[in-house]
Amino acid sequence: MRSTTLLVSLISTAWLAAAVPAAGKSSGLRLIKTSPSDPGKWVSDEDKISKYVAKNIGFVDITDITDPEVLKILSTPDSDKSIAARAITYPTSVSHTAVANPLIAQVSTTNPQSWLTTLTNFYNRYYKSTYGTQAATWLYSTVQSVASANPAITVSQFTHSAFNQPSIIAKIPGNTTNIIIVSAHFDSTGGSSTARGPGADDNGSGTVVILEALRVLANAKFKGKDSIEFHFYAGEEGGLLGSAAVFANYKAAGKSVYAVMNQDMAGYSPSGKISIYTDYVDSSLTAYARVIATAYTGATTSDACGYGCSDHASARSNGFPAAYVCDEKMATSTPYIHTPQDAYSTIQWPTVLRHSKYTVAFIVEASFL
Ligand SMILES: *[C@@H]1O[C@H](CO)[C@@H](O)[C@H](O)[C@H]1NC(C)=O
Ligand SMILES: CC(=O)N[C@H]1CO[C@H](CO)[C@@H](O)[C@@H]1O
Repeated sequence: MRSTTLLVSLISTAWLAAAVPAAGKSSGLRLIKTSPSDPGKWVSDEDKISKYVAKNIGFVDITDITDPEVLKILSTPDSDKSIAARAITYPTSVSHTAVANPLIAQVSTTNPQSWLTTLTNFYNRYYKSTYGTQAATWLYSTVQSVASANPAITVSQFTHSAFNQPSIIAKIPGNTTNIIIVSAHFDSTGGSSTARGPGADDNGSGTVVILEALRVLANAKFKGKDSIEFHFYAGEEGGLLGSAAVFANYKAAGKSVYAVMNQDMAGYSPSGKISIYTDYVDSSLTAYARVIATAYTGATTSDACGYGCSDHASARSNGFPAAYVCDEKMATSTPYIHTPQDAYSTIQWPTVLRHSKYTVAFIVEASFL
């Protein structure tokens, strides 16, 4: 059904995308791609949410992407292995448990519960709403406050030209210019631009997991060999907008990124196992992410989530090695995604705790690469 529908819309919009791109943009429409072979279609901001996000159709908003290499990767099937990130050899076993375990012992759900209460109390965190901007302002001051335990940590806002909600980046400088990134997006949607969107699992849970890891590492004044960055992306639900801008900036600056470990949903897991996603990712980094998850949290599962499913796709399309780790396989993941029912009460706190510990373990192991 879905592929038939998509085929028809590809044929009918191919001419549009090729012939009048500027007209689409000037009338406020956005150009989105739902697969490597999709030439793109012009849709309104509202349709992006109600006709794609709410129906769980993954897409990338390419309106502002001008780099031909990035567009080429976004148009290449996942099965084409010529699309490779800079080759990095990752370890096949963990080797920093003596450093990681005492830090992992500091991880708790106390602060994540408080942060997620605040995040889900915003009416929504839609990236073009005033609530979404207010949520970003609150998150920025909270990241600053958490990071202040270690004066070496810098916190900055990364502003976006197409919408008001900024992304947020915290950095623990290391001894090298190489960078390890852990990421999550903090915007949410309830299925339309005006719907209530508590976004507890999607993806408030990922946000508080990253924040809890930052809290523990800041308190310990942890420093890795490589620099460590915590990215909180704006505008993910609009087609990976925040992460696309951040990674385009990093590519232009020639930054040396060794790993991007994106987490999205981290609060609902009937299986009790971390799920490692295997499509549109760097397979070497993904294998390493699994080594760390298995060593520190036990058995893992695997799944694929399709085109444009989360911000790791932006890292990958800009040539950086990226992995995607989630709380559950698709079939058994939260039934409340992208609805007003994605509420605080549905969050399973042992799952949040597992992902927070995993994040600390990943950072400690990977920052000595
Ligand atoms: C960073 O460099 C300092 C000074 O050389 C050294 O003492 C420290 O052990 C290094 N830290 C790491 C994590 O490599
Ligand atoms: C798929 C996933 O794990 N992440 C969720 C958070 O955001 C993206 C974009 O909407 C979706 O893939 C999920 O909603």
